[in-house]
Amino acid sequence: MFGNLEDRFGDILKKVRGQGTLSEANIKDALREVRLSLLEADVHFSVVKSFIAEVKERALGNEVLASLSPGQDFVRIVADELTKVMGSAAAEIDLRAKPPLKILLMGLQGAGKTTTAGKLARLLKEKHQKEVLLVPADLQRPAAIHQLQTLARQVGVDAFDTQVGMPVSKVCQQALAQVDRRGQDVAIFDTAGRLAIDLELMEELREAKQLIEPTYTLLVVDAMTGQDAVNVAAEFKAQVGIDGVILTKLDGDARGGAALSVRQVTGAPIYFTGTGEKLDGLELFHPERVAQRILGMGDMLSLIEKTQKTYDEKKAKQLAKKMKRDDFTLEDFREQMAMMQQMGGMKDIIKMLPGGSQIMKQMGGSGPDPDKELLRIEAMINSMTPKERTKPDILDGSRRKRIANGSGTSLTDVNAFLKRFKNMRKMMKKMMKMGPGGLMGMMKQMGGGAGPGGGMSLRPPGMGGRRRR
Ligand SMILES: Nc1nc2c(ncn2[C@@H]2O[C@H](COP(=O)(O)OP(=O)(O)OP(=O)(O)O)[C@@H](O)[C@H]2O)c(=O)[nH]1
Ligand SMILES: [Mg+2]
Repeated sequence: MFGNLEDRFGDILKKVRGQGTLSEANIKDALREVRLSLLEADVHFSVVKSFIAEVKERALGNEVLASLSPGQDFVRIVADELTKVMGSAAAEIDLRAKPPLKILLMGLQGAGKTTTAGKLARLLKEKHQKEVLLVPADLQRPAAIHQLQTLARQVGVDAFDTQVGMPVSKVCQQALAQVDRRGQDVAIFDTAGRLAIDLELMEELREAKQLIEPTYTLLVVDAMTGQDAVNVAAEFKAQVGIDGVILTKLDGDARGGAALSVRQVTGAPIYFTGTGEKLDGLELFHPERVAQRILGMGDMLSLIEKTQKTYDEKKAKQLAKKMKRDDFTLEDFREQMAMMQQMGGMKDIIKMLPGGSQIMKQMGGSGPDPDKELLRIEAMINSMTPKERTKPDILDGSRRKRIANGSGTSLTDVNAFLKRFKNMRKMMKKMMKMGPGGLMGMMKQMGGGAGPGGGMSLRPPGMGGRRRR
């Protein structure tokens, strides 16, 4: 998501960042380009207008012009304002409220309501150990009932046994009674969609809402529809009333205009974003992270979270100790690589680093595929004896040749890798001494300067370091 905007902002801000002093003239230039990029990204014009006005006022004030690093400050202001547009803090479902938590999903046809109901059930079950009941309240299409019941089975939660032909009100009443009887924590109601907003749909939803008295009424909108998504949201907000929005299909939306407009236009926060058709594709929406990502500052926080999920604390501590003492071995390195593969592979990780999307572009086509590169390195390490892995210094010419043969690589490959590994070890030691502050600086350097191949293998220790936070 936001691919285009990321590219455009990357270019604009690179220019600004590099300047020692900023003048009104070049701030205005940059702002004009920012404005154009936002419009191109299909951000609602009213949002663009107020955004630019805010940034301009702050950027032309003393805050920037009198500062020592005006370029950086300008970028910070843009990031700040982007975050504000999207709602500042992440909107979260309050799970401490008195159960049962009742979530009513609504939206146009094909927006992704049913899929999202499944994803949400999974998230609440897996991450928060909630007992969930999925309620098919879409009585327009018989297949819709079956679709949700199938999802419930896949996720491993209960589904209400909606019968074809039942009135929606009866489904809701009986489902609520069942939740109470079984003491379940959450009920998620999946409603019918329409091609467009019509009176009948709105009436049906208003009724359902009155009956259910949902804790959260969430509108599911397809981000790919851009400005339309925002208009639909405004309409639902006015006619039925919504507490927030779930933006789906962000995987298919390179522009991101809906995500940037919906909050400001409707006043309704974005609670979650959906990507992909698989059931694990639902995430909390963090405005700050998204803003930083758009500005090429990298989605470091998401990355850290992802890392923490895959990597246990104890191991991270052990590793940090090793890095400090300089006895990080090839065996440790291999373990790190395995972990990265669990996290979805190098490509995913690089994309979240500052400047990551630019790096990926540079590597596109000609450069080595980082994931394949990892496989090759793994093959080399696999061809070493345990002793060689812990003491790489004993690797003389003939051992290296054997490893090249064993791993289907060349002597040059092995030499290059070992050289990088040694450099990396040196750097890790330095990094560990610098502490988190220095680490961020180093990450920035790596993000900006790492070309294909060379810098890549420096990433594993970087990940180990960040985990110490
Ligand atoms: N790429 C992508 N596809 C999605 C996402 N969410 C849903 N889909 C797909 O979009 C299509 C419609 O999804 P549904 O969940 O059936 O949508 P709905 O809103 O329930 O549709 P109706 O019940 O007909 O109103 C399906 O093919 C889903 O797999 C998403 O986040 N990304
Ligand atoms: Mg549906």
